[in-house]
Amino acid sequence: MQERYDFSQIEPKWQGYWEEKGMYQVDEDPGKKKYYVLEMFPYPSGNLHMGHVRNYSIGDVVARFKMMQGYNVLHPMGWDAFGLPAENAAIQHGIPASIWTRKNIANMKRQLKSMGISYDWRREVATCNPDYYKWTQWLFLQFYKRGLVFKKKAAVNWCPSCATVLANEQVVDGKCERCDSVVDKKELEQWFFKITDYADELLRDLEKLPGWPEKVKTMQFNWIGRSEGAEICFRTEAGHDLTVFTTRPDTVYGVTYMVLAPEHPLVAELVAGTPYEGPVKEFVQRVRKMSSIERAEQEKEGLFTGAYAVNPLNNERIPIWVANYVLMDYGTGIVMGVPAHDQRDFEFARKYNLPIRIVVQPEGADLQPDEMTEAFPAEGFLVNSGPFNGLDNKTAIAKITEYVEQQGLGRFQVQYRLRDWLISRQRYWGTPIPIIYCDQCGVVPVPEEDLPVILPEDVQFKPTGESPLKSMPEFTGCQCPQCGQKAVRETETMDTFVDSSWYFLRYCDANNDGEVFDKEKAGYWMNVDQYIGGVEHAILHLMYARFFTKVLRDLGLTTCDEPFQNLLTQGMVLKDGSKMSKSKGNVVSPEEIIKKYGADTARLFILFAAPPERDLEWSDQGVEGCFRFLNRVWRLVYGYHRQVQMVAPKDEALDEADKELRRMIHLTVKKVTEDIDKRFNFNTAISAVMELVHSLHDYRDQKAGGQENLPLVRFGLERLVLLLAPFAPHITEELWHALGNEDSVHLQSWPAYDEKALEQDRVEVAVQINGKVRARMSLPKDMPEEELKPVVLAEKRVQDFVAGKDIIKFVVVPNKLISIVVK
Ligand code: ANZ
Ligand code: ZN
Repeated sequence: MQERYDFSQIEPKWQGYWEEKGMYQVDEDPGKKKYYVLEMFPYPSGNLHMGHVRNYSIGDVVARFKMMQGYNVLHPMGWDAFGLPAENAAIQHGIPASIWTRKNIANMKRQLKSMGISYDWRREVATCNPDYYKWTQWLFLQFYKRGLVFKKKAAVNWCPSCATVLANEQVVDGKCERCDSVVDKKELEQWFFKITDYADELLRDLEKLPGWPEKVKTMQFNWIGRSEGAEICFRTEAGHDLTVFTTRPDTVYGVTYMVLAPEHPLVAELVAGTPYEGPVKEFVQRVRKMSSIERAEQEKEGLFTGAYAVNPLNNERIPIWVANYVLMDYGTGIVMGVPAHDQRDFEFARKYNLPIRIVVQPEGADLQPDEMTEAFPAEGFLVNSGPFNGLDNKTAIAKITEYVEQQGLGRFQVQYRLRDWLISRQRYWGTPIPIIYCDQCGVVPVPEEDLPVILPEDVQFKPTGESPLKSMPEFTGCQCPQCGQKAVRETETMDTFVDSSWYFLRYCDANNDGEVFDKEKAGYWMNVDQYIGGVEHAILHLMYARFFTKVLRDLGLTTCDEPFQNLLTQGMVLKDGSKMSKSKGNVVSPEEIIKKYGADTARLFILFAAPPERDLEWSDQGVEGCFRFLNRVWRLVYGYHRQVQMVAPKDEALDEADKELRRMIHLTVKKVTEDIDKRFNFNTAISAVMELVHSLHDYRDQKAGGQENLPLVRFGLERLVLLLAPFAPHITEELWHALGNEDSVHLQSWPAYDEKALEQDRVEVAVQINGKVRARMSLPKDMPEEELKPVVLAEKRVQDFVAGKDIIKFVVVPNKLISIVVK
């Protein structure tokens, strides 16, 4: 063993050793309990950033800890390798997207390996490889067969500078998330996945996920946005259907106007040939151009169409309007306006002088429309509502829905905010959608045996950035699989969220070229026991992955119905209080830190500086501190490593210092075990290990001159190394061997602790004199009162208060408190 801690020598050495032994390669073993730990796979941008380092360090602690606990641990890694940055590199610098991507993967893989993470690299996947996207395409076809894929014309968010469609969630404040250009609206034929078929199950099954953060489940809950209500059919005087969705059928007698979304197809019909036609059309066009976010921020605005509807419950004649606050893609795109009880309608009615009619009165009150300053949305009793007067409004909701159903005017209805998933992208660097268009046969799916539809890698971009696939006859030209005529290929590619919706299943059987994955293998490994990643994926990625898993279950491909049993959302890595980013210039490079201090220090710091869910503030001193700590551990082991080589355990009586050290060792094992296992409190686990190191140093100083109980010391050093192994895998491997062990430290069993050894021989007792604590004394545990009394009274600080006085009372609360009353 070297005297100096030289990480640059030992880290590559052990990485090589682990690789050579294939130590992290696992296969299904029915005799062993499995544990699947997964970090969200990265986009290969070129270099690891600190967020990655944090993510993978957390995952590696879990993986190594579970391995030592005896689980068969699956811990894979791969690359979310399609997407826009590669395409931008191709457009801007002329580097082919495939080359750019693969070069980045190689570099990041090298960086990951230098961190010493326990991945089974045989299972590596890259979503841009044909052996992966073949199966993404195959899954698309299975979805297609099941009726879960469809095409429709949709107003989409269009980023003019990226020349692509954006999902709603990629539009931030009306601008493209990636390039900040203002987003337009465009009508395009688009491919969708029917995720709404699973809305109810996606919502319900959130209950099956107690191991997810509440915050994430709430976000998913709201994203799905389930509302119960009724569809009620109003009619125009000209006889058109005007079906509304309302969550408040109890307010139907309070309707004073109807509103259509500007995009509603009926609008044009209602105004055709009337004086309202011109202004309404102009208004509609203006609103249509706005993004949904812009529109939401607009003041409510609308126009009368000149047409009237009839309220089917009281036959009242009510004016029909169009307004910007009604959305086409929610409910039916038509709303019944109830200004007295809906705040948006209230504001609209006040603005345009529409009548306000109260139909729900709060108990014991008498609201007057003219006096209202806002809508009354809460509970109460029905008024002005014909036969329903007097009912409490909850009951009225049920009764009116029932009535409407009986009369054939409508029905109970559940509405979701969740929209179908728009998956087509007008981009090049993505999984080609396996569809062929034939003049004769229409839309024809590519036959499974023709998969994969290969994405050409040697392509030329036009300066506009338009997908090169469109202008490649070699790609687009094909034969119709049904009629054999000349046909053309779809040139659109899939949203990269499709690629990442099933990669965790592919890891179970990553090299299978005959099947998407083997059902039995997936059956053994799934579901993921612990998933770890950023909270930015709380909605989309996690929802899509859950959706895919459920569809795959229904396709009979897997038996699992929730992909991720437990979820940990890690906090951000901050520098000077803000997120590390290139634009802020506050980035700390993992590669440099590893070069300067070694991977073990980098990992230890990042795990020690904050609990995993919290944000972590980068600190150079903190890194230095961790480096010094590892050096301290090194010196401690170095100092003893020869002496403790051969010591056999002996039964010799332990003295006080030995017993205290032994207690400390067991206590640390208990604390570290619980902190990792129950709470993932890695930071407090590490500080417990630090305390143990302190105790071992203290013990050595106390016994200077060779009085140490060497078997006990050896026991302590081994425990120390084992406990530290998941956090700092290289140094512990070196020290483990230096202590004379042959096998890898990471293949050892996680240490157990002895409850009995935790018991304290001495206890701290407070001594109260006339009600005030005057002293604290360390005393043998359970000391009988007659022995205890003279010892306590002889104590100097007690003497100061009792000398020369009468002792009236001497009360003992065992092992805690002694109360003395003197006069
Ligand atoms: C009448 C009414 C009276 C309403 C009342 C509410 C309160 P949630 O809960 O989010 O599902 N609405 C329906 N479709 C709409 C659309 N396309 N654009 C804008 N608003 C729409 O909201 C359901 C309520 O939102 C519906 O119930 C409807 O207004 C409105 F005292 O109907 B309500
Ligand atoms: Zn054909």
